[in-house]
This record gives sequence, C-alpha cells and structure tokens, in this order.
Amino acid sequence: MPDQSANGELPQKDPSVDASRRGLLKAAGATALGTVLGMVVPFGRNPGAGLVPAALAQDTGLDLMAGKQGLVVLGDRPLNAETPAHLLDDDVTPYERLFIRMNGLVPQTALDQNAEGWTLTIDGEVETPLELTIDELKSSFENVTRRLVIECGGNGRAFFQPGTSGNQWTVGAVGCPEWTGVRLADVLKKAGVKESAVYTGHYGNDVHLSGDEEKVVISRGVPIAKALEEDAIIAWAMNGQPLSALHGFPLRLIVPGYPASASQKYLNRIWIRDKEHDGAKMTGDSYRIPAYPVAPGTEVPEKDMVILTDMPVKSIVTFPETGAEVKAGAPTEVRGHAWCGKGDVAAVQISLDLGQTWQEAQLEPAPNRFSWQRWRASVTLPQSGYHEVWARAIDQDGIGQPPLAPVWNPRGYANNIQHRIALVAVG
Ligand SMILES: Nc1nc2c(c(=O)[nH]1)N[C@H]1C(S)=C(S)[C@@H](COP(=O)(O)O)O[C@H]1N2
Ligand SMILES: [Mo]
Repeated sequence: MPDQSANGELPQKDPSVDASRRGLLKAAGATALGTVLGMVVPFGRNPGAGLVPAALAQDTGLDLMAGKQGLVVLGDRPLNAETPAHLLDDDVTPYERLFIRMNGLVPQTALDQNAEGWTLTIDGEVETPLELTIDELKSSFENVTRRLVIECGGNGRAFFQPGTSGNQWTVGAVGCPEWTGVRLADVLKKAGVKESAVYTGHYGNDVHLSGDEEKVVISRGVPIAKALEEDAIIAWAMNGQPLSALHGFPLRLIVPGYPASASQKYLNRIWIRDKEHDGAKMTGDSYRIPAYPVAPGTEVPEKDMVILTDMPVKSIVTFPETGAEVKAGAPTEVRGHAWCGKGDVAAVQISLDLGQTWQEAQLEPAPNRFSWQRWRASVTLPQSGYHEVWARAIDQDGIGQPPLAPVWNPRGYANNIQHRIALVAVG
C-alpha cells in the first residue's frame, strides 16, 4: 500500500495522552480502519475522519469538538486536531473545517464567550502605552476583512525521517478563513513605536496545562518590521462571526506568512521589546531550524538554531478525495489551494507520472495578499487502474516544493513536501 509514511511516519506519541486514550486514538488509525473495513486506504495515514470519538477535552462539560466532525484528533490535552485534505476544499475555510492547535487549555472567558472588561494593552518601547477596550479597538481604527492563511509551523511533521517529537500533523494544520479586525500596524502607529523597538511579544489568557496561573502557555513575537507591514491584523471575527472558544475569543492576532504560532489567540497584551522576544516557546528549539542544512537526525547546538520566519511555498489537493474512483479516458477536474509565506504563489503544476513530467495548473489570483489561491487542472487518466496525482507550487523566486521531505530539522518544522493523492480509474 503506497503511503506517504515512507517519508517518515511515527506512531502518535503524546506523553500527555494516557494509555487508554492512546489506545482509542490508535484504534481509529489507518491500520485498524483498513482491517475493519477490509480495504486499502491510499495515503491514509490519518483517515479516521468522523470516526474518532469527540474529545471531551479538559473536563469543561462542553464538547469542544462539537461542529468539528471530520477532523482527526491528534491529542486531547492539549487539544489538537487536523483536517483531512478533501475537507479543505472551500475557498474560505468554515469553522467546521479549521484545524485546532492548543498549547494549553481554553480559558474560561472564551468558554463562556464573556469579553466583559476585556482590554488589549500595548506597552514597552512605545511613546504612549495603550489600553484599549474591544469597542475602542473597533471604533478607533479602520476595520478590515481579509482571507488569511494560518498554518502551523509543524504542519507536515509526520513526513520527516527520522521522526521528530510533537504533533504528527500530516497536511491539515492549515486553513484560510476570512478574518475581520484592525491592522496591527495602525494600532502600533497610534502607540508610537520608538526607535528602540526590535520585536513584539504576544500574550493571551489561556491556561497552562499544569493549571499554574503564573505560567505562560505560549508567547511568541515577530520582528517589528513584520508587525508594521499592513497584512497582520488584530481580529475579533472569523467568517463574520465572533471568534469561537477554540480560535481565540475575543481577540487574536493573525500574522500571515509566519508560522501560526505568531498568531496569538485570546490576545490581551502586545509588549514591544527592545530585543528579540524571549517569551514561552520563543527560545530553545521551539519554532527554530538549523542555520545551515544538517544531516537527518543531527543534534544541532542551540547557538546554531535560528527562528523560523516565512513559511515555505505549499499546495494541497482538495478534490477528489484520495482513493476516489474516476472514469478512465474522460476528463476529471483536480483542484486545490496554494500559498506561500512570502506572498503570492507564481505557479502550480501537477504530475500524473510520479514526477517525471509536469503540467501547468490554472492558478487564480489571490483575493488579497496571503490568502491561499485556488488552482485547477483537468486530467484524463489514460487507462483503468491505479494512478497518482502529485502537486507542486512554485514561489515568486522560482523555488518549488520538493518531492521528498525538505531539509530535516530537529523539531520537524516547515515541511512542504509535495502532496500526493491516489485515483482509481475505472472502465
Ligand atoms: N494563546 C494561544 N495562542 C496560540 C496558540 C496557543 O496555544 N495559545 N497556539 C498557536 C499555534 S502553535 C497555532 S498553529 C495557532 C492555531 O490556531 P487555531 O487553533 O485557531 O487553528 O494558534 C497559535 N496561537
Ligand atoms: Mo502551531
């Protein structure tokens, strides 16, 4: 059975998941499913769509996975779930189809959808520190609505060999909802960024897994120049609705192009720093890659690790679903999305012969910078039997996606290996 696992599959091994839960998740994995249904699931590393019991994470009494059927739960404390590629077909990713990445526990304010008294503080290297209510934020700055991709830095980690620790995301830790908010740059300009400003530091009110309220779950930041570009927004709505409990109610950052860890949920403070931010998960190996290419499995000295910034160019095939039957000798539409951390994608190509030759796909322009772009191609499978469709996107600098995992790194970030699906042509 062909499977992208050849490029580095690991069993799920989240130490915070207890043995019985692990057994449960595993039972919904590829092997068990294949055995139960007596079928082959091409490329089906995480095909448990809809079969994983809804996660009753963190004993809230709420089913946090309600409405998220079809997502594959990778762990329930913290809650992490990815979206199978064929469920990412929408141009604008609906709530139901957006992956979930929690580093800690959903805060009570978000569970209650209670933003009473919520303020956003901008302090540090600014002329005038601000403390804005949500109403002030909404009324003091131009409101903008943008389709912006968020992609976890670890998306594709499952395809590194040797495997690296962390959630074994395959292709579905990405989405492109429509966000409404204000430009981060406008807010920073109002505060007056000082010459001494170097980096941002983002804070939210989610709760550390230990329950210790003093501990910060995650606090990432970006270079001040990135924060002052016009694309990053402080959002209060997704797809026209107030942010949900899982996706950052009542405010979150969206810093497109960077790993989504920079897109702080439950945002209540932006601290402007006079040096590179050193918050939780900014230091050590977190979201860092070696400064030079290393052999797979290498232990890299901390001083040689640099912060991951622009995400690499990438594409997915969202239709048909892998394993689908199509008619031999007749044209079939194949389609998906492409995106790039540097901005627009230059081209998408597909191959029907395992990467020997490539045909150009039709690529639609982005509705706005850092949206993903729709691509389509018409393919005709010449004879009945098993076929593969491979897709690769190419960025503005002519750099494309590799057919095998890109340069290995100790924490398994930024894997933009080409996405492949299987098609079975009949009659
Ligand atoms: N407060 C807070 N913000 C956070 C995180 C988190 O755990 N807490 N996770 C980050 C990471 S690693 C990712 S990939 C995205 C996931 O966003 P989503 O869950 O809305 O899809 O949120 C980012 N923002
Ligand atoms: Mo992430």
